[in-house]
Amino acid sequence: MSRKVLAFDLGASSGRAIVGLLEPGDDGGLPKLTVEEVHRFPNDPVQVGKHLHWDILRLLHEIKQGLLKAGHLGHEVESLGIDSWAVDFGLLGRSGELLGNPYHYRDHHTDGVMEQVGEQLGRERIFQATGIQFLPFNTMYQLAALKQSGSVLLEQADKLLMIPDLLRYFLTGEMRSEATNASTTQLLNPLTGEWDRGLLAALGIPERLLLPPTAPGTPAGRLSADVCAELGAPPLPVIAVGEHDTASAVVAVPADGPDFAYLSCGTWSLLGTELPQPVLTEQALAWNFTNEGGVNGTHRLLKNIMGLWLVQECKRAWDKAGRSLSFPQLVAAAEQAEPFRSLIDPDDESFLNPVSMPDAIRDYCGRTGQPAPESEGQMIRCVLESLALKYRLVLERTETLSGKRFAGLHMVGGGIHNELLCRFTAGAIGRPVWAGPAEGSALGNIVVQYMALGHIRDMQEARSIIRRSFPLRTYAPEETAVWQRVYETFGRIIGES
Ligand code: ADP
Ligand code: LRH
Repeated sequence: MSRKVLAFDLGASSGRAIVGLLEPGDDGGLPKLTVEEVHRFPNDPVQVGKHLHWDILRLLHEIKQGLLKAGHLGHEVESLGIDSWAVDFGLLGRSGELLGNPYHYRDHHTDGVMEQVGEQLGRERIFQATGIQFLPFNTMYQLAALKQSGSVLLEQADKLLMIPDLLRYFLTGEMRSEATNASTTQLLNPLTGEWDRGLLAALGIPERLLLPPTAPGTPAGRLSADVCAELGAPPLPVIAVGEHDTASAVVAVPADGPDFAYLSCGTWSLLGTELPQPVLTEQALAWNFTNEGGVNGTHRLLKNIMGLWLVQECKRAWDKAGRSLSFPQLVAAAEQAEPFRSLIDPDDESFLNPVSMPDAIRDYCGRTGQPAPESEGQMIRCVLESLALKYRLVLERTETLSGKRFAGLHMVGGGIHNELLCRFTAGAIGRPVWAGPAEGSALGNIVVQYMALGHIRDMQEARSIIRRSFPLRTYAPEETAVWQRVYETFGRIIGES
């Protein structure tokens, strides 16, 4: 008989509900895991006046749809868990009601705040206290922005819940803060696992907002009586999984030892390794690496790379202009385009949330004396080649910071459906890429539930099960001499040579 659990994985571009089915292994060997996607839905943010918000109630609705669909398909699950993108949160009033719609991390209300807080408190101090990379939208700067604008909601708020904590609270009525996602606030100490009171005080953020973080893999209530009545569902246990989607994705990396590099490839590209200790050196700070909390006391040394957001935003601009092309069509057009015509630094700040991504890319090329991409194929090829080259830079820096050497790169996430990107990445890094599984975050969410339920022993066993259950696709490096040459040009263009 298979044991089933239900994972909700909410990415910045879409969400899915996936049932995990764990079957006993042959002859008492390792169990086999399969998955069934029961629901998938877009996660479109909404612009309201000057601000960009998440449609949090729609996400709650979609989660309920997922629960209903799993039931209709006859899946009797033992538990459920939710993971999502990081840093964003809802504020709750004293009686537990949500105050306003959560801001989207790309909203402009944080413009300039990170720089100002960095000057006020010192980047060194912030990094030593938290180990977290400086991204303008970290929870810390969102709260500082609200404070500076005299937000009435912040004044009235009694508690802050990160997005998965908030959705879990809507389902169970229990408030808890989960540790991996809490680490992305840039307010949590990676060594003690506690909130940094000094930072909170310096920013004037009341301590009452923050609940003590709970370790991932902890049971965190059951579906409330109201939700059970509404959905005709039993009072299922809800587990606080690695609720940061990247933490879940890293759990699902099918590595067979401790020295592995991963690239979680979706809206963002998160490239790094897993370590027993954070790396809090000057060099890590200078390269703006992060040490996010992982499952089972691990630390995720990694760096954010702008990722397929660039492709998504080009697509959105062309869709709006009535020239709709699917992701596979865009990749096919890129494949036909001339190689290495122009290169960009995917992490240039002008790409964080431009009015028009194609215009921002053309501007960058103009500024750096390169031909501006004109056709869709030229544009997407420029993005994919540049991403692959940036992956090499970050992979090599991960090796320097961790003192490890990686034989190849594990790629997980929806981006592995882009075979051209996988090929380019193998060429650029000059090492094999092992692609799979595509639903990394959902799988990490699923196996942490099994660990909490006692059906999987530990993370090592979880990774062995995933390795045996989901085929990997290997991309051998091609044209490495060409990529090497272009890497040198790329370094000069982005100012990192
Ligand atoms: P997130 O979880 O951040 O929302 P996903 O992991 O779902 O992101 O990855 C979504 C991205 O994967 C899309 O932006 C797109 O670039 C890429 N992608 C998904 N399917 C395909 C496909 N069939 N061909 C090419 N690219 C794809
Ligand atoms: C990826 C992710 C990433 C964060 C970003 C906000 O979905 O969680 O790890 O930096 O979203």
